[in-house]
Amino acid sequence: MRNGLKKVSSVKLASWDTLAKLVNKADVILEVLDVRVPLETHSVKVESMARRAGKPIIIVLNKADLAPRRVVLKWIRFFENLGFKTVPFIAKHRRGVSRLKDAIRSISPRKPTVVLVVGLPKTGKSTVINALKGRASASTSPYPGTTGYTKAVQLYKVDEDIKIIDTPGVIPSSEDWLETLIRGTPIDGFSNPVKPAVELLKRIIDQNPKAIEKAYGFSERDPYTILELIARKRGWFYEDGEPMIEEAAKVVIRNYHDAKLDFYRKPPQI
Ligand SMILES: Nc1nc2c(ncn2[C@@H]2O[C@H](COP(=O)(O)OP(=O)(O)OP(=O)(O)O)[C@@H](O)[C@H]2O)c(=O)[nH]1
Ligand SMILES: [Mg+2]
Repeated sequence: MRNGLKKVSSVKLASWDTLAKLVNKADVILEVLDVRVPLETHSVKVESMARRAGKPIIIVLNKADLAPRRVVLKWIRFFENLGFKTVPFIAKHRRGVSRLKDAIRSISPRKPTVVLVVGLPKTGKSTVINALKGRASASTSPYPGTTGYTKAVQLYKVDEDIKIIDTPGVIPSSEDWLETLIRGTPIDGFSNPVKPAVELLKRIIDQNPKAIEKAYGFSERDPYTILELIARKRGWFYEDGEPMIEEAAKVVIRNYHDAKLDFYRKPPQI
């Protein structure tokens, strides 16, 4: 790590129950969304869980480097219209830290504030936590009185008045099947990577057909043909001469994760 801190390891939560317990321990919930796909990565279930527990939510629109500024601004307006405090963020470059801390301070019911970071896999929770922790962070004593799955919740002091629960709250699923599947499955763990890759390609082509040419050097709009061409270009064939579209499908999913595919959603007209 650049700042010498250990990367926060990703903890797969056992269940929604565990997430509910963490929500109860926090004063403020940061819901980290991938700004490329905010509607698909937000979780109505977590939002209502927080609302029931009376905990304010701040939406963190992370990966703001991957969408044009005007699109990010529209998404901010979109979520603010729904009643969420919303902050753009580039965890990777540690941009937005003071704005986010100010938002936490202004929304928090008490000091010091205990913050919980939640989000689907790969939205950038660990990177957000590391950005908030910065260089001056220090571990504090475990949160008292925890039972069950979480024996002791580690708190990190981000500032005198802000502490962060050092367990990223992995949301097990969102309302969107594709994001749930591709974020929650390791690339080599798919039994059938073609189905999600085809759906992903459809969504990408729908928003920005040029993304395919930019990433792979050919312009083509049919998802299956795209997979075939990727396999052919790389010389990936089965013994019977058929292109290995399963391997090509994994390439597409990987290139979505690493943002080689230039894809982001535009907000619906407000
Ligand atoms: N471009 C860009 N990439 C980011 C940003 N923040 C995080 N990432 C990348 O997104 C990927 C996932 O980041 P993590 O912080 O591991 O995400 P996570 O939500 O903790 O993921 P899990 O632990 O698997 O749930 C990594 O490759 C990060 O480098 C950002 O602001 N911009
Ligand atoms: Mg993580």
